[in-house]
Amino acid sequence: MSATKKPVCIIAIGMAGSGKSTFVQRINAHLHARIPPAPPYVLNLDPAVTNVPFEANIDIRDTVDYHEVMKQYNLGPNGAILTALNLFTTKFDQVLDLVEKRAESVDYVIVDTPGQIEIFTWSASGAIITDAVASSLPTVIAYIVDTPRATAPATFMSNMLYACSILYKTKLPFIVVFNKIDAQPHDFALNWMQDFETFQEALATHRSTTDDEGAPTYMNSLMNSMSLVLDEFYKHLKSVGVSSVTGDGVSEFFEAVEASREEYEKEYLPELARMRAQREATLQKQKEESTARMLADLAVDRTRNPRSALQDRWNPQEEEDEEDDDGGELNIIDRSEEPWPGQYVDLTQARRREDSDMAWPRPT
Ligand SMILES: Nc1nc2c(ncn2[C@@H]2O[C@H](COP(=O)(O)OP(=O)(O)OP(=O)(O)O)[C@@H](O)[C@H]2O)c(=O)[nH]1
Ligand SMILES: [Mg+2]
Repeated sequence: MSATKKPVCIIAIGMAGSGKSTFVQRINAHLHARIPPAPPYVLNLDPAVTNVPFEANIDIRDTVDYHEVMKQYNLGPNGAILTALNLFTTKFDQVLDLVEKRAESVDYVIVDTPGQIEIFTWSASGAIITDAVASSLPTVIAYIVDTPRATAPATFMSNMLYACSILYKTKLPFIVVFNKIDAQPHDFALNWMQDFETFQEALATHRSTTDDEGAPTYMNSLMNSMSLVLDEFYKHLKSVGVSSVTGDGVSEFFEAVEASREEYEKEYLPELARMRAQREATLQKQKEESTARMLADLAVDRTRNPRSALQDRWNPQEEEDEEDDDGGELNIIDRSEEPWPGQYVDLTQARRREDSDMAWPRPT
């Protein structure tokens, strides 16, 4: 790899059981088998998985114990996965440092995400991780679809709506990976994406969207309208068919990744810079407005109350006296070391004053 070329980060996202982990292992094996071998840097972000089919360079399970989180915070499985991910995210700067150290020597960074898609895509932690990675490396979302399941038009549509929401949320280059093509070829899906009329025909005949008499259901009409909207969205997607079991289509996937790298550089990076500049400008404007408001209030106050305005001057002497007064250092308190646990202590009175005859409560 050239010295200036940064590695591309591939984030595998998809519904539970769509084959994310198997796919990560497949592309990992593909890179190892390249001549010369190009081993990627692999991150596992699924705290609840028992066996991963690949050797991860960084594994969330080394940092947080999912079962312990469940017990300690009294949580169910999804709450515990989310909490584990939140805890891990607090350390994500260290992860980024480690990845950046390897940036010179790897071509790809691959991220496997938790089974339940919402936990990663709709949590603050998922967004923080995605944004952090995407602002330092070219990043692409590999959206894994379980092709055999997507033959039902309703499942296909809900998968695509989900993909759509992730695309608009992250704004990152997006590759739809129709996985498991060894079990079900994905040409039907490509047809549906290219021509919404074929999708509408499938809807009209499929059992799940027609009632017992073959008449269209509410679901059918809803999806009919949706297919018109999604037509625009499909134009922004690259899609490839892959079998994570046989390795079919993996080369095409990597071609799509290279195209996405260019898209990231041409579209995402300038957009990121624009958003940052806009955020800075908004913050600056807010600061200026609140300073102006405060000064205006102060001026009104002084005109109304000229006598107190005269007294309202900084007195260096007074300031020093005050500083003398608060020499104590009250920081974080370790409650477990409280001499009498449960005893309320008023922190404003924590320093015993010489002139005070207050008696501290004692345990009986
Ligand atoms: N036939 C076939 N089966 C596959 C393929 N990829 C994955 N599978 C199977 O699909 C099942 C789920 O695969 P995983 O890789 O665990 O899927 P996942 O998305 O990581 O699952 P969670 O993390 O639990 O949500 C397993 O039984 C895999 O063997 C494929 O390309 N073809
Ligand atoms: Mg998995």
